Amino acid sequence: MAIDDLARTVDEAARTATEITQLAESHSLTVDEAYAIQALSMRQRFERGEKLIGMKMGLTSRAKMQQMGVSDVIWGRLTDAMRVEDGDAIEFEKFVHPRVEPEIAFILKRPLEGRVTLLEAMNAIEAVAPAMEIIDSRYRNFKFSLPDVIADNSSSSAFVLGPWNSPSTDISNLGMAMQINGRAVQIGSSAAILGHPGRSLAAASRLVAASGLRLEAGWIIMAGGATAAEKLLPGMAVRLDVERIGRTAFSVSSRAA
Ligand code: OOG
Ligand code: MG
Repeated sequence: MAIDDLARTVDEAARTATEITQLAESHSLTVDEAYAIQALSMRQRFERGEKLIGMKMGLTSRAKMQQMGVSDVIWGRLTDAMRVEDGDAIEFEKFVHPRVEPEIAFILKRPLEGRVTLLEAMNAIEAVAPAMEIIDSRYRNFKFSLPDVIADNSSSSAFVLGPWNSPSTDISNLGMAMQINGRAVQIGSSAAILGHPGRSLAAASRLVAASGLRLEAGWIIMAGGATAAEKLLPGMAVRLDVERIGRTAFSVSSRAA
């Protein structure tokens, strides 16, 4: 099957929230081919009217690498349709088997291109926010190889952001506590994200360059989960508190309810 057909397959799976078998079961794909599939599948979303608004990094913490059994840092594209307003509800049926993870998000005031240092990355930030990502692998049982997950836009499906804070906030080691229905489910630190979430931003700049891209001013960059992800079910109220920079929340509703 050609790259185009595989791009259509993953796009259709995401659009209709239908699970698929891993591409790697029937195709041997390189990482470069997987990013080409991601680019083509996301192009179909842009043709349907969605706008590119940023990038997400994935598998930037040991907890996430261990949970997913994949130990390479990956990235994916964020669109305006993935953004959930702080405090809003997501509809369970729009996902295959969603999970949530605590993150840190950046918005850029300047572009970042190619290899940059941590300091250069931090100097390009306009603001930093507490964030949660709702990931939803389209693969059966949420199991994938490295090329599979990359082709599937690194499981991106939605995200929610809390308040924007000054770019001079020290984000190197902030406590992060995620609760579901009032019970703490994941506790961690921003330091779990490559030692400093700004390193994830620098890595994003370097990695997207291989696809001929740079991070643009105004883009949102998600640094990656600081802890393992938690399964979502209808009726859940999810909240993340990040030391010093604030909180963000959403709930899960169901058409069936
Ligand atoms: C892949 C995406 C990982 C993160 O923050 O580590 C990710 C997955 O776990 O499905 O978004
Ligand atoms: Mg994530």
